[in-house]
Amino acid sequence: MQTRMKLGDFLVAYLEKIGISHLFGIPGDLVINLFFKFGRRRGLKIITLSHEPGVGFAADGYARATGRIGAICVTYGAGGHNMVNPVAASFAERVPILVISGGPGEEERKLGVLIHHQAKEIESQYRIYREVTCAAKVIDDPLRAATDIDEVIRAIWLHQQPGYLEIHRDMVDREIRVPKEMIAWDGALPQPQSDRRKLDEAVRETVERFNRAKNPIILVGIESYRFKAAKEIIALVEKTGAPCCASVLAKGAFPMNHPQYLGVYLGGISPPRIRKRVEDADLIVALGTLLTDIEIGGRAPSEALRDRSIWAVDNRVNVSFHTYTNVTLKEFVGGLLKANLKSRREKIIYSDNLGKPPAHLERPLRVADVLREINYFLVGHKKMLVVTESGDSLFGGLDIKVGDDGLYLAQGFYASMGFAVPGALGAQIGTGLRPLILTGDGGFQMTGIEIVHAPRHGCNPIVLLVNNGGWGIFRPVAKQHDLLALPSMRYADLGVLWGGVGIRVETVAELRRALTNAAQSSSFVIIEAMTGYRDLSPVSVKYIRASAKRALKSAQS
Ligand SMILES: Cc1ncc(C[n+]2csc(CCOP(=O)(O)OP(=O)(O)O)c2C)c(N)n1
Ligand SMILES: [Mg+2]
Repeated sequence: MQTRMKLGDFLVAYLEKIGISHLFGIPGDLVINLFFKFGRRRGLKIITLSHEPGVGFAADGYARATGRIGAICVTYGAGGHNMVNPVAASFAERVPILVISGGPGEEERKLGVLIHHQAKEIESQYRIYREVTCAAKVIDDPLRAATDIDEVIRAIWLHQQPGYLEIHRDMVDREIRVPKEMIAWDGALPQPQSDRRKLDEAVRETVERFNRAKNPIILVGIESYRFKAAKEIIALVEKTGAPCCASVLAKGAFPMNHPQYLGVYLGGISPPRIRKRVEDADLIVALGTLLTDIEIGGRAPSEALRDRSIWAVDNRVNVSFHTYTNVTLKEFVGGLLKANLKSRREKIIYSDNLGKPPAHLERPLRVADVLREINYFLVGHKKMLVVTESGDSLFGGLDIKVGDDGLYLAQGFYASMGFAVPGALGAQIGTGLRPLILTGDGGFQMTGIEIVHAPRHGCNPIVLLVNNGGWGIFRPVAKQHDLLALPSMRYADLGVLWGGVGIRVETVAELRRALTNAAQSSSFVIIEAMTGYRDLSPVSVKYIRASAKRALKSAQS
């Protein structure tokens, strides 16, 4: 970095300084100069895919899996607007993403005509992004450019949410001033800080409540992973001896083989043992859990829950009805670790929703078999990155058990279809772990074709595609089934046509063999698993029954 630099060169230097090595994107004329600056020799590694939603999900998957910022570069309008849904998902699920968009230059803006890719006003895209980011700026002042960029990127890191920079094409080569402190800076982005007095008191009150409780339980949420407090939380769970559940969105944030891990808590439709243990608890310590309908099982949080819970999220701690603001999760857990906490012993048994395995394997495949076979496969293949798609696979995925050397990713709350395949590519690019993707046919039809890019980027995911001929998860509640049907595609054949391996399976034994073969193949693989028209995962069945019951109740009241 130097005191005077071209804006585009400064941005590249800044991203390199904070350790960004990859940039996901698709160019267009309004961003082309900037895009090629990023890709210069010894610059960032550019990852292109076919469609912006795929690019956005890939950057998000990269960020989720690595804990680093996922950087994106798109063109203005057609590109930027195409990217809104993945970025909204990153916002909702606290994923740090930087979106850089091009834009029309000043001369063009003065022409007095509409400019290609423009929707309503030139500022429209910026206004849209303000809604789905924690910080957004159009960089139009050479004197402020360096600090504006710095502010957006620091906000991304502090909030673990997306940020937006719009750089119009005439700005890219404009000379800007770089403050001296920025040149001397080592590139480390700041972490959120607690107010010491509030932190100490929140810890003191929590310890008191915890030591008084007879049967406390710890609920781990997604912020534990995003704010890099997972290690401290494991240590805390071990120190207290208390049982621990993950929320839906946080599945994978706590090691699934840990002896104190009960499984995923999903409110009233949790496995009976988990449900009972949470209901019996006289204290719930929720660490980084967002309060969402999915996270707590489709019900509004009752006063009773608040009464017996300590909830640390969003830089605050609620001890029942007291709120301590400016207390970060990491420092709160750190404080508890240093405190005098009572330790207890309890027999803890992991629960899922899968029944006993089938007696013989030569029988038609059911979704529950797919899940059991994935678990069987993962016992022998520990370094896998499991990614599940929205739809039945998202609920089914809650019963998958990944070993400590693997990873588990899903959009457990925002739940956009189309995440799994590109998200897995980004995650493999960032971690090197081979993905095992569980998806439905509907989800795959949205972005699955991005798998053709896998070889170019050194990726080789195994896609397990549950083919039920449509949007199956809605069949139990829909009267018009024709509206849920999808044209059939021969997915296994597509795998071969696209340059990978394709295997179609109809029985449990065939799936077991297909997974073994897929593990031996070095290219990407599509396993097309044929399941029954009405068959769904055990969790989806419970979820749909529960929501039908709720709908009936509200219709009667
Ligand atoms: C982008 C997006 N559009 C629509 C939905 C609503 N939706 C949720 S699940 C689903 C159907 C999933 O079908 P498929 O992928 O085949 O999975 P299945 O349930 O059949 O196993 C739809 C349309 C969504 N979650 N995301
Ligand atoms: Mg389907």
